[in-house]
Amino acid sequence: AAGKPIVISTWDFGIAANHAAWDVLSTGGRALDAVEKGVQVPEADPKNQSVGYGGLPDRDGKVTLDACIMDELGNCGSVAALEHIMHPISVARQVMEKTPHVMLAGDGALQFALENGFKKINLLTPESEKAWKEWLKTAKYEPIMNIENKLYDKASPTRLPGNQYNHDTIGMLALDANGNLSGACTTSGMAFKLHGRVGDSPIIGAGLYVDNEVGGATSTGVGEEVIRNVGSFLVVELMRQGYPPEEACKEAVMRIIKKKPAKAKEIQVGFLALNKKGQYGAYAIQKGFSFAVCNAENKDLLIPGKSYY
Ligand code: SD4
Repeated sequence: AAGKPIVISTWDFGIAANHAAWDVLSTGGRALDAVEKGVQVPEADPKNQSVGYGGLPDRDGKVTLDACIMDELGNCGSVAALEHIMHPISVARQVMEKTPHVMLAGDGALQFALENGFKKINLLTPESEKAWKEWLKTAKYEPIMNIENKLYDKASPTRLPGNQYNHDTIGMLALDANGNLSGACTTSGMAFKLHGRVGDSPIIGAGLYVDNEVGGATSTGVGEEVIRNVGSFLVVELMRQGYPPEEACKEAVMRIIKKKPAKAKEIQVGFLALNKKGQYGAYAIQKGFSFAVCNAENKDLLIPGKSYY
């Protein structure tokens, strides 16, 4: 499939997020506005325990959020380890548009958000607090590396939209009617991580990269392995060399597997890519990855990601 406008995003919950992005794209709006609006949907959803409000906390019980955004001009903005704010993606956008910087972290990011009119809220829902207290009973100070795959193993091989296995980082890529690309990525990161741990999701080139000449890519899964391989930048550079999106994602996955084969068996990483022609593809280490596609022909397409294992 190809063509524009189009929006794609990670996991089953991408369907609802795509709809919000589509409202912007279908009325001639800019891809940047579409991806911001789109990922705000899971950010605000308390049932989604891996993005924004309702996200699972770190081992100290604090919900710390990572997000970044990138536009067709190569502008980018990012926040890392941001607490108490419902929409980190919008703070990231303001870092991009209102400051000379790309990335703000921790208390400084919160201070910037509050100075720019964002409201301070409690992100920890009773459900996520309960999950944390449950985890504290064993308190293995090890992040849960591959939570979606562990759950998948217990599930039937057919995943349906709206089932309980929908949880992970949202990465979204859009191509607007003018042929411009943008992307956004937002997450509460790894559940029960060390306080202060930052994943790939707010790091330009790792969790997200957009080059308007070529395409965009985003990632989900164990951020440490994505950072190590500068994953999303790699996918975009492979597309520049002529790889179709799925092949580019596969090659980036193979790089991770080659570098740490034993570890790769235990973890999940998935990449998602969209090129300038509106062609898309994905590839993951483990089965269970999915991505959502929305364009003029189909608003609710959910595609199972191909995988190595
Ligand atoms: C991270 N990539 O913080 C994100 C979260 C994620 O499965 O996708 N977890 O490493």
